[in-house]
Amino acid sequence: MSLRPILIHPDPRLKKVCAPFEGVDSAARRLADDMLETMYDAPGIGLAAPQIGQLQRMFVMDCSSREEDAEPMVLINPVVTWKSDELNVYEEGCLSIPEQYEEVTRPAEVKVRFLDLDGVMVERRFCGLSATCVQHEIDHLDGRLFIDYLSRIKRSMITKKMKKLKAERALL
Ligand code: GNR
Ligand code: NI
Repeated sequence: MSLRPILIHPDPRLKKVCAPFEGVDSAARRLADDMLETMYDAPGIGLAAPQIGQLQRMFVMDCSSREEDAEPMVLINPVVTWKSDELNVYEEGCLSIPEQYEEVTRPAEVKVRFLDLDGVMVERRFCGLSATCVQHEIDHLDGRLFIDYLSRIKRSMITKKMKKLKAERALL
């Protein structure tokens, strides 16, 4: 297992539509391991492959609130098959946009079909924070960030801050 650096917005790799997996092999399992380690280290409740520069349709998440109840999940080629009419507002953050939090409105519940690490097709219903997280992560796989739901003015202010942060980090 290894920790991978997380890309910071703006980065062209965070705007790409990622490619589906043809199958779940040992390389996919290694990538999932690295992503889980990187997510827990950050720490975050989710991490999508493009955030570590891997332009493939996989994300990991763990929305458990206590360490004892850890629930690492790996979702490969995820597809939303149903969305609730009911909406939910969450203050979202993103490991690729550090320390910026804004409210985003999304469907309160979704059903998602995906391959698990054994290559088995699974369909699961998500609600609460996990529904928000799943939609945030699938957006990453389509080159979308939560700031794309904000006004142009807010988005450009955040992008400016991130450019500054990256310039500062490059000097270290
Ligand atoms: O760690 C994360 N927290 C979070 C909080 C509210 C809504 C979405 C998220 S996902 C984020 C990790 C991340 O950037 N995943 O792509
Ligand atoms: Ni994110």
